[in-house]
Amino acid sequence: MKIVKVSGDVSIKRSVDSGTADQRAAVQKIIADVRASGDAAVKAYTEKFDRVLLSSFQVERSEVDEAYKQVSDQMVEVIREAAENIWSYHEKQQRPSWMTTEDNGTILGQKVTPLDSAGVYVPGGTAAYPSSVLMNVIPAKVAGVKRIVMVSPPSSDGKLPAGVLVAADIAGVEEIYKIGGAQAVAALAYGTESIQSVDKITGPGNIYVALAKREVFGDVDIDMIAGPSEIAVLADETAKADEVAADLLSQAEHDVRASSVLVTTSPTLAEAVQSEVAAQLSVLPRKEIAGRSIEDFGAIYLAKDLDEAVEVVNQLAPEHLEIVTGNAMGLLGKIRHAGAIFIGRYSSEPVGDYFAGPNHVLPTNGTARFSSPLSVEDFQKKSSIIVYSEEAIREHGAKIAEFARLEGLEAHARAVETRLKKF
Ligand code: HSO
Ligand code: ZN
Repeated sequence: MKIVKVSGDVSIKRSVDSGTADQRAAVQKIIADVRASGDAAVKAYTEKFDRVLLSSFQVERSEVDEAYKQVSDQMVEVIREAAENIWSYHEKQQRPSWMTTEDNGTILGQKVTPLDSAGVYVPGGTAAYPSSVLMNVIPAKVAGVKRIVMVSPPSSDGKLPAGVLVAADIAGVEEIYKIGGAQAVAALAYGTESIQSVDKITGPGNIYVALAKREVFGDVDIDMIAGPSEIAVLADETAKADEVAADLLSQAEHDVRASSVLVTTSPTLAEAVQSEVAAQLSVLPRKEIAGRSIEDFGAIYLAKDLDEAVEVVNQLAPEHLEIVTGNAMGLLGKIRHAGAIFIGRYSSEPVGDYFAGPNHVLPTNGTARFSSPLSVEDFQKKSSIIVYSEEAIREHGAKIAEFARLEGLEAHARAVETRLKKF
């Protein structure tokens, strides 16, 4: 990991995969096929990409029961406890519908309504994270979404990972399909004979899934398109090098394109973290992935003081930020851009990935400048409520008609005046 002295603007090296023209064309074809041929197309693509021919896509209760047998009781309890923490955190995000009244009888308000249905995509392979099942499903449940569907590509034996099924069951998902890739996104967006369409699709996936989500957006809603994981640690001389290095590696092991950055005021810590990262990396099971990530996207920034360090963090707008300094709470107010902020040496990033309660679906790629963690609000929408009384229309009707005529919209003006004439 290189040590770089901060001078002027700092840019984080990030990897954005927006796909090739070929990949986009492939995704468009898959979506068109699913729209035209429904289940038959989904079945054919599942055979082609997942190498399994399924007679039906839906997971049966017996498969969920079987999954429980493969996960230890202790692990099931851990997942339950994490789910409870996530539930109680997200419950606090609930905002009620509201109404205001005015003396002249005007009533204005906002009605909050959950989406009717949501589909959660869970990627295949080693990225099939039970924790992400909880993080996507629980906010939807808390929001009041009645129908929550989960999709995930099956392995070649036609199964889904036991941990994913158990987490889905604990989170309360009752409809699970063994389908993945762009074909699953298309099925969720447009429906097939056996799968009813949903209103919103969330969850991470590979480039084909990301492109498919972009493609169907507008017909259905989607969540953010997540990029590779990122962590920035803001630390001074009080931080422990082994702890900082371990936390940097925790995100580096996600993806060869993940980015892990230390921003520090201490040259001693910078050097100590540099050697700790190398030492810990050499004995990490996923050292291939983490090593490439650190090599290509890792960096240590040396700032002249904490103000400069905070400035660097704000420029990076990282997905995860850890603050490990003498006065960490004192710096919190100065942080403007970060998806999740972890404070103090015991708030190691994985605490948030699995257990504390806040969502781990967070803005990446600097989008923390303008967007927020996945939340209950993402699964609800609002309707405005307008009630005008006779007194109110008497008072304001003429102004409204005048405004309409400014826009040359005579019918608008007359609609209001039809009432005024009767007074
Ligand atoms: N850190 C990831 C989420 C995750 N970590 C899932 C472990 N499992 C989000 O950037
Ligand atoms: Zn993680």
